[in-house]
Amino acid sequence: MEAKSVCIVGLGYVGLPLACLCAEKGYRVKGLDLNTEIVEKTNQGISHIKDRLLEEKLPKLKGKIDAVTGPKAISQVETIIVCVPTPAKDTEPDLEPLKKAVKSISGFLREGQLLLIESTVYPGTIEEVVKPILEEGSGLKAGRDFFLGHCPERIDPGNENFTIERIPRVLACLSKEGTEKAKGFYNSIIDAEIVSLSSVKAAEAVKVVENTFRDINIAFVNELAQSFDKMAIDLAEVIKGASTKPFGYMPFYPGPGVGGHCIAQDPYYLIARAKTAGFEHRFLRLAREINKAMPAYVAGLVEHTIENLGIEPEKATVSVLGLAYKPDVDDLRESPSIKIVELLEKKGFKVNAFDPFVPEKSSQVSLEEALEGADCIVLGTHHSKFKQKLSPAFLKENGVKAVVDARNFLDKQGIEAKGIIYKGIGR
Ligand code: SAJ
Repeated sequence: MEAKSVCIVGLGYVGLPLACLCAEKGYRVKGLDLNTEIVEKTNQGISHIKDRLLEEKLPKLKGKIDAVTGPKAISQVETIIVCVPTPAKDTEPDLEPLKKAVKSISGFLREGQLLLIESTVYPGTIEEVVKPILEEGSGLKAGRDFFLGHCPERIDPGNENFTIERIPRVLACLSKEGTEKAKGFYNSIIDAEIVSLSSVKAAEAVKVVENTFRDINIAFVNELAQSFDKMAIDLAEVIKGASTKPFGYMPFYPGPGVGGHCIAQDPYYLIARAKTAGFEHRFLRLAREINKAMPAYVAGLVEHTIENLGIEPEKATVSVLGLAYKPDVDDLRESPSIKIVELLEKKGFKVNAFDPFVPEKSSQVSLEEALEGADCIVLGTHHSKFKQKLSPAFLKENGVKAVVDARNFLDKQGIEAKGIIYKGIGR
């Protein structure tokens, strides 16, 4: 095994930044991915992910990440980090990609290697699913012949403040020696705190708990938005007021629903695991239902707004601005805006869609074109560049009659002062 060598299995949103970081820290890096295009681009020093930092780093790291499609690269490295997707199929965890990846590399596992799973899993996955596959494929014993553990990924796509090397990590291996080895590895690449836990299950639970925490709090304000709409209370103002409390409160914001591959899916891993252990997470499940119902709530607000304008649905044009699941990224996974477009089309509206980060999914090529002839616009994603562009004057000039602001992002007072109908989420 080459000294200071690592193989990153899966070069996606999690694996590619990790591979770059290891290369920057002087590791000999192998990158293993099933997708030949990703492998070719990485070897050419091109980021297959639209991300400013990655697009800057990859060219400088050309030749320092040896991307391959064959798993035999595993046998040459000291440390293996698995970063493959662990999606949820509707509401059930889907470990197939992880199982396939682990099975494909098991035959190349060597004594003394450290293997860590970074993919989000439910507590018990490493010991009950991953370990048997690795031991069967390698003939080695986890914890004795090789080190096995979990260090949940905490990438926040697009966040240039908390880049991967600045985010603390938690981890645990099956053996104390493995945990120490893993801690040594992450301390050599991460500039933030590395916390080792007493069990792999605890490390697996950390990630699903921190993301489920977000989902239930978003559901809280999404439900508040619906009740405050009935009570004519401006929730945005109430959240601003509550946020003045310097302790015991943490602001979350109502929106069109929860998108992304983390928050919208991780709770199902916790719910499913607890269920097999005999506990039904009614609260977590309800929070998921509330968030999943938000696109329909927003579509209902549009329908009501168009009615108020006295326009027949089939004669009304609605422009959905912003398709990505969160601001300033091009990621459409689980995006609520996409669901809103589908629901509005089903209601018979002519629907335009525009997102500067997602031209391939936009039906218009510019904001101006998207507003042309629009009776109502829906602000689906609060991209920074929309803030100054979607001014009340600009909306008025473009003949917009109504705004459904699914992010409470636009200037309500200014828009209403122009005689344009404004409806927010809980305001
Ligand atoms: N959202 C709301 N209201 C909120 C916060 C978020 O509606 O108050 C929506 C967002 O618009 C988005 C979805 O929820 O559609 C998820 O948003 P997010 O801010 O949680 O962003 P993600 O999905 O990129 O979550 C990632 C997570 N990182 C990992 O899983 C490694 C999460 O743990 C981070 O806390 C989060 O980024 C972050 O803080 O930005």
